[in-house]
Order: sequence, then C-alpha cells, then structure tokens
Amino acid sequence: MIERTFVMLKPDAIQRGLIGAIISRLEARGFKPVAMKLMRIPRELAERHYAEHKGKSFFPGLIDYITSGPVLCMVWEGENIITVLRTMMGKTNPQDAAPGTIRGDFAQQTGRNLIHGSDSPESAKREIALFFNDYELQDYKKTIDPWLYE
Ligand code: D4T
Repeated sequence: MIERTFVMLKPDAIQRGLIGAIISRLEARGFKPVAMKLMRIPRELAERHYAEHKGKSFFPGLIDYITSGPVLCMVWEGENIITVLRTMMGKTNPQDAAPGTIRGDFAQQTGRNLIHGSDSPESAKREIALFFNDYELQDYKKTIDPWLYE
C-alpha cells in the first residue's frame, strides 16, 4: 500500500552536514518527497510532537536537543514506507543499529540519532498534520513510477 510518513532530520544531522547523504538514500530507494521545510521547532510544538514521552527521564533533554537548532521536516511517500523507513533508520540506539542503516552508519548515541520517522499510520497522520498544512503537501506523478511499481 502506498503510504505517507513524517520524517525529521534532527539538529545533529543539519550540523553534521548529513542532509544530502540521508535524503539520497530515500530518493535512491524510490521514495517520493511530498513536503520539506527547514525550521526551528518552537518548544510547545516539540512537546506536542513528543507528548507520549512526557514525564520520562529523557524528556527534558530530548526537547532541549530537538529545539537546539534547525531541523528538516519532511513528508515522504512510497510503498509501505512507514515500516520500510524505520528499517532504513535502524534501531533507536545507534549502538544496536545494523550497519547499512542510517543510524548504524552515521550515529553513536540515542540522544543524537539524527532522524525521526513515524512509527505507525496513526502517528504519521498526527505528525504530518502537526507540522504541515494541506497546501504544503504535493500530489504529483513521476514518470519513473511504472519502473518502481508493477
Ligand atoms: P524518534 O521518535 O525520534 O524517531 O525515535 P524512535 O521512534 O526511534 O524512538 P522513541 O520514540 O522510543 O524515542 C524518541 C526519542 O527520544 C530519544 N530517547 C529515547 C532518548 O533520548 N533516550 C531514551 O532512553 C529513549 C528511549 C530518542 C528518540
């Protein structure tokens, strides 16, 4: 099934100059960008995005980190992308992430794990609505689509 997912390159990805390296993996896989914007997340929005973690010991550090600099917020589309992207990202703790995954190739610690991707269709819907207006989401065909999907 063709799905959409919310993807965020976190401040460490921007600071380390890894935007291109990470995005090129998604493009090469055949996924389609639907929306992108570089932004500094207001604290209140960060707290809503990570609401499920409120009260946990790492929550304040997580909010400080995610609001510490610009992030690249994106929506990407593709076949079963929610699960496939999570696989491409690797485990939350980069030390457990397999080589060949984004975290397994580029990151070292959970608190600096470069990328966020929605973990379910419900999260994707909620997170896309949190960060984007409808008019910012592009519906378009690519001529290469028949070479990706039979
Ligand atoms: P995100 O949501 O950023 O894509 O990460 P994951 O989906 O892979 O992991 P998560 O929701 O369990 O954690 C969200 C966020 O919190 C940070 N974190 C997490 C942390 O700093 N310390 C911790 O012990 C955990 C579990 C990292 C990702």
